[in-house]
Amino acid sequence: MRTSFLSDDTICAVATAPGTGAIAVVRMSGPQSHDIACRLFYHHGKPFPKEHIQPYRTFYGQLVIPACAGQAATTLDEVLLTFFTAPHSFTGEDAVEISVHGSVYIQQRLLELLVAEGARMALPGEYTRRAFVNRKFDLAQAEAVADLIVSQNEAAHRLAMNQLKGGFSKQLQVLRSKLLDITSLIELELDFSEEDVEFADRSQLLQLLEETQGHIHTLTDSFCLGNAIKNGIPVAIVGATNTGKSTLLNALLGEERAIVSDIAGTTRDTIEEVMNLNGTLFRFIDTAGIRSTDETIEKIGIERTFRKIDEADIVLGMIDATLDSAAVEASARMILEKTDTTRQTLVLLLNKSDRCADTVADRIDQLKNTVCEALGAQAGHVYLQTLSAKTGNGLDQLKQTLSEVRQGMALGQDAVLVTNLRHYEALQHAATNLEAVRRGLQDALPTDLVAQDLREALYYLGSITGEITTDEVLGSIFGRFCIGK
Ligand SMILES: Nc1nc2c(ncn2[C@@H]2O[C@H](COP(=O)(O)OP(=O)(O)OP(=O)(O)O)[C@@H](O)[C@H]2O)c(=O)[nH]1
Ligand SMILES: [Mg+2]
Repeated sequence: MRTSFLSDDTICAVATAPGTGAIAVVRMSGPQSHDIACRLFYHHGKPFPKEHIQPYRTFYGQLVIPACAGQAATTLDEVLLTFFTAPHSFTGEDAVEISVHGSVYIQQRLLELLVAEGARMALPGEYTRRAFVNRKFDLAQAEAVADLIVSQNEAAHRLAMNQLKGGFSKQLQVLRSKLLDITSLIELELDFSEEDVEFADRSQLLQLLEETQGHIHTLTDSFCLGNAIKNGIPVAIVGATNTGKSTLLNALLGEERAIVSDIAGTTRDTIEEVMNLNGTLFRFIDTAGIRSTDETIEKIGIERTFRKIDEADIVLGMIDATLDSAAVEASARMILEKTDTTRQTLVLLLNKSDRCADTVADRIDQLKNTVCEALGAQAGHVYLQTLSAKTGNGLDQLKQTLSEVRQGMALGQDAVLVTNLRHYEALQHAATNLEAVRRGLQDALPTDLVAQDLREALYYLGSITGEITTDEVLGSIFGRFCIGK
């Protein structure tokens, strides 16, 4: 359980990125923070008594190293000091932010002074942990702070912001309150178990339960997309050997990342690189070309290719357009066979178009037929494009297609997507428990067994927002934060 409390010690840390910068911000939080700051701060050339503090105002002055062992007091730096008072601060405690010039020496010396005056160095994530304990936000929102700090593209940033604003937490609250309603009805029956009564209408309970299950499934289903947006949407570049897969990877990245050669079977292992395209992260995976081979290492590489195709959201199927029509058709069929177009987007790329300008239009028509034959009504979902990975012709169109596909991935402005493995696992546990509850109600199992499963489902939902949590869980979550956050 989370109990609101004010820690009795005061913590300090550099809040800005490590190293030299124009300025650095050192943060202190805890009951002693105002006293400590006042002992070291001079305003208009005079000591700054605590009575002069005005919260949420910034004071300009000198930070002074106190006189010590016969040495006179000296100025460490000209600083800006901002005071915050509990509970209206990030942590919910009294706090001070000190902006100093960004020298590493000044930062370290200042921390030493703060520690000498009674503060202690903050542990990783301790500010956010204090904010959580003081109910500034729940655990899912605290984790969103970590996601926000590391977000490197627009989509990941938006997801983290939504979670921080509490969109996900609100949905969980709704789920929990529905489950609490069911639980209280069922537990009432337990109180009267001697009398063998049923207060709760079973069919109504089942309906409520199924709604809740549906909601949880929507959230767990969103994990794949949420995770893809956070870590890069997986795009596998696949096809026969020598079709130009590695050339395409290099062209997309704008650097010679993978070895390119005209020897079939150049790429043996998969190569992954993340790239930001119009604000979305894509994880491009160059794979070993598919062909039948007896070579052990290449065989392992090709097995990996199949796994990567399976894991990808988007498959870029590379076909050598200079080959004759039978070979182009065989290549396309092989790629179609390995891709599941019901859940993956396939982009067939007729590559090396620079070498076959006169036949490429025919090949496109031919491919259209092949795709229609193989997929029927699904054929409309497959993109067909010409490309020259070598000259870059068609690359912009491919990037455009990727952006279009990502837009179709149903990420609305306020979309609530599960992006965190811990949340996903807790939701899955809750779903398993609810399925047991549903079966229990259907099969008229004893009420106490049903109630037990319900309580477990509630426990897992509560663990996401931190309604129910342990020190161990908190330690592992906040331990992953940086110091100063
Ligand atoms: N003319 C032309 N040549 C290309 C194009 N793309 C690739 N190539 C050439 O085709 C050969 C094979 O290219 P790679 O990128 O190594 O092909 P790959 O599909 O990665 O091959 P494996 O790793 O062996 O499966 C190289 O000689 C490339 O220069 C293209 O668009 N036009
Ligand atoms: Mg290659």
